[in-house]
Amino acid sequence: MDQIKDQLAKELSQAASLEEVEKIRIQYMGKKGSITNLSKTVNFGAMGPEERKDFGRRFNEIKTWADQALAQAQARLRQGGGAAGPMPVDLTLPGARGSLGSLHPITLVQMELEQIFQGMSFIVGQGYHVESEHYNFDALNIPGDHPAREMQDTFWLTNGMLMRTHTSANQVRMIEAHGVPLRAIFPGRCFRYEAVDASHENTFYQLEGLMVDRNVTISHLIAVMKALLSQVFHRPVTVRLRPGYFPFVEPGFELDCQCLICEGVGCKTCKQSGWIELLPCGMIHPRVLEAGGVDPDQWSGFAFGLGLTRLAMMKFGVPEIRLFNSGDLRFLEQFPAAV
Ligand code: FA5
Repeated sequence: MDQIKDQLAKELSQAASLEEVEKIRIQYMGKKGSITNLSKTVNFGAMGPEERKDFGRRFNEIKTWADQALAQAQARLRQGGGAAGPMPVDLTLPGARGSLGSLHPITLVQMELEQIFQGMSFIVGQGYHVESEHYNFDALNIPGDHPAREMQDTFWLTNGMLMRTHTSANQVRMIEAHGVPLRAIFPGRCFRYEAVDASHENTFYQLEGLMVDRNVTISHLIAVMKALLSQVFHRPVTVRLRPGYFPFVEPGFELDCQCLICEGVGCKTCKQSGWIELLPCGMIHPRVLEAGGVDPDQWSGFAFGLGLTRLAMMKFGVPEIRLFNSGDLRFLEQFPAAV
């Protein structure tokens, strides 16, 4: 029975017309067909009652199966399908393109900035997401009772550590690890217990940078910030510098960039102001240098804390910050696999 079944299946798969299927049907299921006449090939007299029963069951099974296989072959041919053998291959067709995946837009901007700064002899550091109060606040001239602690709402951990609220937490660590003179950037993720809106996330990226040397002045700071922005945007951008307060710099500045989503007209992303806070910066406070074991009478430096997620928004015209952490492939697939 199994042999007959295999043979029938093979012939049906090769049948190229309804006439051929009909011929096969008569051959197997017609009056003198090999399935119809299966019972004539066995000697019932020599079988026990169980064997007879088993034969009857299998006989019915193969008949049902053959009916279905014939009906399927007929349906296939009625729908215009040819023999169900291997499909002919058209070697001239273009191949299927494999999906490569893409880099996250923040990764793209980070890689670009790292290249720009490495071109100016800055080294790249990392830092820690979980930080101590010392590096995130105290070493940056923000003692426990300082009102500036309220500027950044902090996720505290039960063991007294915290999720770093800014990459500045790595400033003193870098000075301690590498000494001076030093040119370093350290990009990374920051965490704040904040209400989320179009331009505020509770998890976002900053890229911190600092330069410490003898006689570093505000002119060096401005020159580096200008070089940075002109290389990142590949287009003229309007910026403004205004005084800014951060306990770890003196003097401190806020460098804002005219909103590139609305070209300064005012939109949801810039909260109708026409400006995006992008690059707070300033001259490193003597107490911070001291915390890193550096003599502020001999050495001076500048530091900046670029909002990397906001920069990615401006660079790629993304009006909504929440898209970055959404994991939505429709958003992510729009970015290239490399810079
Ligand atoms: C700071 O975090 C300072 N540590 C920056 C600094 C470094 C000043 C060195 C001076 C010297 P601020 O809280 O403003 O500052 O944040 C810096 C940038 O991070 C902002 O300009 C903004 O671009 C980005 N940023 C801040 N909070 C958020 C947020 N919730 N979502 C997305 N980006 C944010």
